[in-house]
Amino acid sequence: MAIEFYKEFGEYGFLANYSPYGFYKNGIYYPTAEHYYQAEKFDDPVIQKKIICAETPRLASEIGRDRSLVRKNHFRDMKLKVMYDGVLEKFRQNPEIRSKLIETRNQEIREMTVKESYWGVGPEFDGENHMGKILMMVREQVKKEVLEEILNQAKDKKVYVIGHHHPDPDSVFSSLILTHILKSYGIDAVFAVRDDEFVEKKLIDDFLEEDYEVVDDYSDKAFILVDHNNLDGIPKENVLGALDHHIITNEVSNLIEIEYASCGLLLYDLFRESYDFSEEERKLIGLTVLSDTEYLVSSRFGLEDQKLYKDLNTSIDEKEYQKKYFETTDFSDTISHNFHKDYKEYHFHGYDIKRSLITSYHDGWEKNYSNYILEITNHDINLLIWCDYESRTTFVYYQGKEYIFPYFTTSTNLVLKYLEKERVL
Ligand SMILES: [Mn+2]
Repeated sequence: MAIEFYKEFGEYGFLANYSPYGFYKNGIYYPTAEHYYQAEKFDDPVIQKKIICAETPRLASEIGRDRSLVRKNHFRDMKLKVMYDGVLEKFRQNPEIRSKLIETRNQEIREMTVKESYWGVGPEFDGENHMGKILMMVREQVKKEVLEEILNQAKDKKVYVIGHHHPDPDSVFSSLILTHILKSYGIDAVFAVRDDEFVEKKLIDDFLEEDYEVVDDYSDKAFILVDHNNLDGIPKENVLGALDHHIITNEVSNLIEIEYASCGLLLYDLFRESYDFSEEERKLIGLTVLSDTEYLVSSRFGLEDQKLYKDLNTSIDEKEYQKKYFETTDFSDTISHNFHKDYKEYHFHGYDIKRSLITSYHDGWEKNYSNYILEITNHDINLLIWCDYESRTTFVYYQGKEYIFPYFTTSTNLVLKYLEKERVL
């Protein structure tokens, strides 16, 4: 899906030249990228000053487009470069929108201006869209610069690459892989974890062949964060940067946070042009994807992720690994235990929802399912969501009635919305 913006309004208004993000260039402060672009059309310092001091970008543009004023020779040949330079400085010097631009991942950017077929998409939506193209180039450039900044700061230091507490496969393997990548740049990187109370321990134990360091004293060390991280006790000034697939770490500088299926997959996309991933590393990255997407079924596993996952070209047999490693409800535990293991209360349009989530593979699920349904009245539960991974079916049991959900999901919010649509709630 493309990112579309129209003028300086809406979610992506920050992409527009009129948006109020100023920057310095050659010692001069420009209130917007528009001011910069229009001023650059002229050699005459008086006109330039008039434009730079214009109260709004619209006024700057009006002066700049005044055909009675003499423009630079050959400005036409320079204008793309001028625009690129201004937009680049705007994003370089405003970290909050730099992060937002980076968050748009690799999506196409389109300026939806029907009056402009050169900078925008034009009346037939097939214009040259140079503004969108420049923004995409700037996005690549600032991403590169953030990475370079992290690498620069890491030079001559011992750097601990670390994920979240109770690390899962994505956290552990991302830390390991980024450690390898940093080492290839000559950086003294340490594969580290905050603790080794691993989640999905069996998967980690079976594939982890390297030693890690457990770090719980965060003073006097330099860190690079990966996966679901927040500072969580690490002094901000000790963090050189963060590469994460969730947009949460806003507190630190040198941030690359983009929604990807897993942090491992983000690392792969960021470095695949510059780092030669071994077969083993590709496999570990594949495992981070499996683990973070409930073995490729969750909606988080988007189209772009699917392409990248394919590109990894691993020898993983997803079905086999799912059976072996994916932890669904353990039916050797008591029904009562399982009902309360994944239990949550929701308040939805005045209804008190007490929901339990059970996950299974198809083998024998019917028998388990009917046993659990019989037991439900003995427990304080009114909504049971039962996800069967083999048949990818979601059964919803609410107040004595069963509904088969139209697609596979573990999301209670989606189920509640569905029940509302069906006029059950
Ligand atoms: Mn993750």
